[in-house]
Amino acid sequence: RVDIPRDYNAAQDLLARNEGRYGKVAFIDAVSGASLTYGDLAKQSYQFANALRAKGFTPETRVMIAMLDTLEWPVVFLGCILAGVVPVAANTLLTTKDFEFMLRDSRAQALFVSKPLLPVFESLVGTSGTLKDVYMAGDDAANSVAALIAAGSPVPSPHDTSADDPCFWLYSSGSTGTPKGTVHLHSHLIQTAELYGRGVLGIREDDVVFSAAKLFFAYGLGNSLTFPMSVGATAVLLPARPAPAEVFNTLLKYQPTIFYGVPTLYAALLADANRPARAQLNLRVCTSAGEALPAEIGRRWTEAYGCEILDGIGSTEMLHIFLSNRPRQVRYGTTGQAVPGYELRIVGDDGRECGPGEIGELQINGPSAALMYWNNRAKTKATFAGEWTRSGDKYTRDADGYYTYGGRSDDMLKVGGIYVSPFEVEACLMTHAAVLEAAVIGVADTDELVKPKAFVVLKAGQAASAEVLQMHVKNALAPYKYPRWIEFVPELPKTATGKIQRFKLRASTPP
Ligand code: 3SK
Repeated sequence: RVDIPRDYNAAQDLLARNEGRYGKVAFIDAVSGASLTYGDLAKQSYQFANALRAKGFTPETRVMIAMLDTLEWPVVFLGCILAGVVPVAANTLLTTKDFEFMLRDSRAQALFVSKPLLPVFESLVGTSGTLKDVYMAGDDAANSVAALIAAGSPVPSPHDTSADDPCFWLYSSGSTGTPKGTVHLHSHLIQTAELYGRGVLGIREDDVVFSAAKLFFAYGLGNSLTFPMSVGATAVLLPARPAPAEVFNTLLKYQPTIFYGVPTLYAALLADANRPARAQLNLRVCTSAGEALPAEIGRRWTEAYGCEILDGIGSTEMLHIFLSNRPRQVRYGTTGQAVPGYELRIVGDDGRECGPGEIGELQINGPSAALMYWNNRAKTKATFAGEWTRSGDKYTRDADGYYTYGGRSDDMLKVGGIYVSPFEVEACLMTHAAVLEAAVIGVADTDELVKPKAFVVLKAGQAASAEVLQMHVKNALAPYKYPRWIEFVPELPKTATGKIQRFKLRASTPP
């Protein structure tokens, strides 16, 4: 674990580590080709921090970032932290209803939003209680992020935060569909960079990194911002959706040495008829997280590109990966071993620690565990139990210390690496006039990757096709949540008290 002084500002540290590299490129926009040097980054981040102060934003107040992965993202995030203002990084794939909840829950006083995302927020501006100002990214109007940066003094004057001060929030998906504001401290970013970024990936100054996971995800934030900045490497940012063509173009054009993906994407990349040859890429190491990597995908990728995929698992609560395969020790089909600096245990239903081969819940003890869920005492107590954080994931460990994923302890699904609550999808299906009841489970597709499947009971005399119901969900929720298959059934299996027995649906659904 890293010793961090009591007086500590995370953004100041990340910028100070690169004081000798002001001419070096820190970030590149993969679409426009524009770049930001470490010198530009430091200057603009301090300008942004000073402009925030001049506008009256005081330390410890929250602001929301709902921005695409452009060069302005790191400036806004670091600038807020320098000013002691707490950025709440929001998942840009969500809906107006989700953002309304997050703005109210966090009491964000400002919103920094990319121009293409503005329509999703339009109805909230002026209606969310504490939201004072909206600044547009990717624009140079008077109320833009660019104008704010230009207005600020570049004098470095970080707020005197402590290592234990709240630094930023991320929203973690809740099993009821209500996101939980996960509060991280100033000390957490650098802990993840040292323990996983340096300790497992061996990231170094001459690396060029590219993450398909966006900066608003804990996975993407470490991949593209903390880890490269901690050693002075260069990160390529892709503002667009990471479809296979865009990912391959970026790998070809910028020749990253580290690529961070998720299993669904690796499967899509391998299936792409136009994929480049091994000699055209310059990959040194690849990572996967979000959901368990099927062994076959790992093997095929290594065969195709001569580069291992280090499968691991992290969480929004722990900020990054705490269990991972390591270079030259990869065992596909497992999630690897504990990341040094994190202690893991597997706990059975009886509360006792499991031995080798016994299945139980994975719990983590490490220096990057979130302080709490904002405004949610019950869920905080249920997840953060003293030194130990409950993952909600079931695991077994073998005699060599390799862990194998065994499913979730609750009904949550991971789709393309992102949590989906079956209850939220069911509730959405039931808002359709023809639907009486619905139950959603996870079903593995041909690549062994889990996608939502819905069982639907229609109201008597009503009709609706699977396509209509799928579109209904896509229009109401973040599109990745829609059920890929819908089976119409006369009734759902239930307990005597009327609870849906999803386990029976799972058991009767062939893999
Ligand atoms: O989903 C994961 O495995 C993950 C990895 C790193 C950081 C955050 C998360 C949720």
